[in-house]
Amino acid sequence: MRTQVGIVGAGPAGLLLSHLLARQGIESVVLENRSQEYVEARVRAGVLEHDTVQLLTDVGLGDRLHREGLRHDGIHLQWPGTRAHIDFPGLTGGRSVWVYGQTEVVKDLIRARQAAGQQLFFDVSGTAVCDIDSAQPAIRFVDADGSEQVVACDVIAGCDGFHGVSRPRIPAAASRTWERQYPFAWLGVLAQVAPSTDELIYAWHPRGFAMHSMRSTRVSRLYLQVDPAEDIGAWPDERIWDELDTRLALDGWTLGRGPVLEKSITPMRSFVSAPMRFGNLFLAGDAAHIVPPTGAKGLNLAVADVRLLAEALTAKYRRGDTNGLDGYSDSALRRVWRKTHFSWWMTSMLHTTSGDEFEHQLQLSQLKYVTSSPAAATSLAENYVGLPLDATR
Ligand code: FAS
Ligand code: PHB
Repeated sequence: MRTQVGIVGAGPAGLLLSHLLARQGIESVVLENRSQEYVEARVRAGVLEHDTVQLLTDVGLGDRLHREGLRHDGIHLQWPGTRAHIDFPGLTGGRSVWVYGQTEVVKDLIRARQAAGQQLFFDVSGTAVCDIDSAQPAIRFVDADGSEQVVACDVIAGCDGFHGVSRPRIPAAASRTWERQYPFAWLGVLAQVAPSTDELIYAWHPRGFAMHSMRSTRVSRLYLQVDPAEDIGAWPDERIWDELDTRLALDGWTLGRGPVLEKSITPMRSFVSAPMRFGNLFLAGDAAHIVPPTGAKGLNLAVADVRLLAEALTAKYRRGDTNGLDGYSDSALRRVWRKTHFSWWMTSMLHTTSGDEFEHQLQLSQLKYVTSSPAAATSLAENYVGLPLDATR
């Protein structure tokens, strides 16, 4: 096979990149080592930034999002005895976020790509990214029928996530990584019960962080800070609900319970790999960076990367202008570090280390400040809804 852009990975980054390129008449092939069912069912992100929603709407992917997604004009920050609201539009000149699960974004993207006749291969294996420092890079893989295939490309986009094969193809001597493993993880629960809140609750508690999110008016998404070594088998539904009750408790408020549809434990790390380009290989999304989910940035960063990459590839193919490609890594990393800092800041403010009373007082002081000072609240709000793309070019 031959194409212009070979894309490894059919998560949000790879799928959206192929969609943006196709709108500019640029061909691509997308390779995914999991099944379509698996990719569509993977429960992950839940919050879309203002500009992510605008982009999806502008490129014809907003219909179901606007029908079924929930616009949220703020979040609640909580500590024992207090639940305070951060007003996004009021602090950011009208910008907000939408609650619309990553599973739904991926389904919408796959439907759109398949309807457009996209070359999209699921269940591949043995993916190998080759000759990235030549003018004829290629991707070798075995297709679902067991046949060996080669895709000759002009460029390759590594959108294959943290455990993918693309990032390791950049020589260690040419790259640098930064990493922070956090001493806690998130136990996530999807429950068939109407949310007990209008907007997300991020709760600080001496026993550990808790969050009440949602996926629709009938499905709630909730999280508990746990030890990274926790075994999900030690958390029967009753224990999860009791702990959520304790950490989210507020006078006059009750947490609705319902059947648990899915529960899992996700470790938390910050990770950045630079550069995000080597030769004709360009990394985008989790393949290049990981943020703790406290700031709801992971999926939105992936979108920002591929938007930049699609613009740069369009300039190359339309006008032979490679400045965007040459500047892609530096431009993307400016936004990556802004969102990496914000995600670390939200995580540090809300997750407790038992017994560290000094840290608890610092965190409570920060929470009281950010919910009482318009300047501090504006800083949180503008980062949460997402800074305009141009602000971090
Ligand atoms: P993805 O990992 O989504 O996609 C990469 C794709 O490449 C996958 O489909 C994978 O199967 C495929 N792939 C990998 N290796 C391959 C190979 N060799 N050949 C072919 N295909 C290959 N973000 C938030 O904002 N909020 C959250 O609450 C949140 N929760 C998360 C929970 C978990 C368990 C995880 C892992 C991530 C979570 N994230 C969250 C972050 C998540 O949403 C990512 O930021 C988002 O999926 C990034 O999208 P991609 O870069 O496309 O990477
Ligand atoms: C989610 O709904 O899954 C979610 C929302 C906000 C976050 C993290 C996860 O910061």
